[in-house]
Amino acid sequence: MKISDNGILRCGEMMAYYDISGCYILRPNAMKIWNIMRTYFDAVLEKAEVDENYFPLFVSASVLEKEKDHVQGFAPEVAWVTKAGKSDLNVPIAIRPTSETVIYPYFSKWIKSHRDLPLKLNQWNNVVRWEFSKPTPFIRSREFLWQEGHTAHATEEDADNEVGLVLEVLDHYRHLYEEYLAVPVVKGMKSENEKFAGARYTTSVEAFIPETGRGIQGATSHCLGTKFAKMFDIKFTNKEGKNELVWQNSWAYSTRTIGVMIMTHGDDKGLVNPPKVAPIQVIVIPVPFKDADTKEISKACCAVKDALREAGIRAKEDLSDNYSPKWKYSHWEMKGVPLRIEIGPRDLAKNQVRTVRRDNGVKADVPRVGLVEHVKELLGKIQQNMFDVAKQKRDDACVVVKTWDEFVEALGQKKLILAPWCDEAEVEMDVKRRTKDEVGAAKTLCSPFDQPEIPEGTLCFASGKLAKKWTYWGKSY
Ligand code: 87F
Repeated sequence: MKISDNGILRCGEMMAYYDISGCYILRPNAMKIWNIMRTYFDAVLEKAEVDENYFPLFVSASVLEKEKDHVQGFAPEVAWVTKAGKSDLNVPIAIRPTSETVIYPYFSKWIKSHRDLPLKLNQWNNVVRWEFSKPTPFIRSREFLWQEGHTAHATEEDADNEVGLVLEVLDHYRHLYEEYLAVPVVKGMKSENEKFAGARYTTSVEAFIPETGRGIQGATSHCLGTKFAKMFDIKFTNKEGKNELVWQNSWAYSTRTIGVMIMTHGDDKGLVNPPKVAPIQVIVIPVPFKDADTKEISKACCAVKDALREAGIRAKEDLSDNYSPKWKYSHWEMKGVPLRIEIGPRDLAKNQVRTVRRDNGVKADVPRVGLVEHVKELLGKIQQNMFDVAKQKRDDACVVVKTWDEFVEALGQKKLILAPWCDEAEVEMDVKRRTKDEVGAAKTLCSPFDQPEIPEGTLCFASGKLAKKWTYWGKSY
């Protein structure tokens, strides 16, 4: 589904428009999904001994500018507060677009000795980036929610291995996408052009939306080196009593995850929520006939719902009598509820229910005895099937190209492209330029960690030089 199919989004009651361009209301259905993902990630952080904290929303101009190099490219997107009531502020105050400048001055204060390391902090917050390209709900909004993790380590090795968490966190991002949102992603390395300017290297998980033929960065994890330590003077005395710079990392995922999920699974009937994050996993609907015992049917619906809830399944019943069962079916389909249970007089008589899957429409009659276990299993199957279908679609949209002509043709066909590349920044810029007018600018998404073999003498599809690695290319969000 395209996320610009806004009608569907609205009917799914995930978000609502707001009277400021690029700002959206996240309604309870979106917040429930967000909180389920947050619960997973909080447990990860707890285990990794990352501490939760909260820094202010505002950054003073002087601190923001201290970090000129890194902020320069982003400066047009920084929003400023210039007034309080009617009076101008003496110095304008910026709203955080990300929190390096907010947090790192305090790293400098708090880190004195090797005993203060590693320092591993995370915060859940909102950030503001005054984007000028077309805003899109969840995907590109001027304010969004995310978690940002910032760590500092004594040595390059610490920052680069498990303690540093760069790749560990990246794998948890993969886990969130694949196991929770049922969205297949590729883990890999960003190119020189696409990495965070403040980083030594940037890793990411990348998703692909076949309908639009565009790649989308799902989350990032950076190895920062000592760049920020130099900028913010973050030093510690090592065991030998010598002063050294710390080695830092940072990582983040945002509410964009929800947008990627919606686009991946949504269909003509509306949202399709994967069971693991679905705010409502099962909707129970009575199907009374004219002279049937409506009360008994309603009672059965409530009993089924209670049994499911008792077992930890997010179930709800829809007993409203001013809508027909058919109306209710499409209403809850639109909202993306993964499983519907219908109970009519025939089911009542046979002590069974009718299950209807949102992902593939498959219907089945299921005995009331053992229903809870059956539903648990079914939700697991729906989750798996949603991932399998999405992965098949993604894989079908992917082509390997070896030459420029094949590359341009594949781009025109909205493909996700895997190509041998010389890994030169100049060449990537050139590809951008050469594709811009013809089929829309293409760029690298990432070089997958899982590299296919590259036969001796393989040439770069774009420059004809020797290829160094396989890299995913495409148009992107
Ligand atoms: C917009 C305005 C100002 C992105 C910005 O990825 C600054 C920035 O630094 C900016 N847009 N970025 C890069 C954010 C990098 C980094 N921050 C911490 C992360 C992970 C979490």
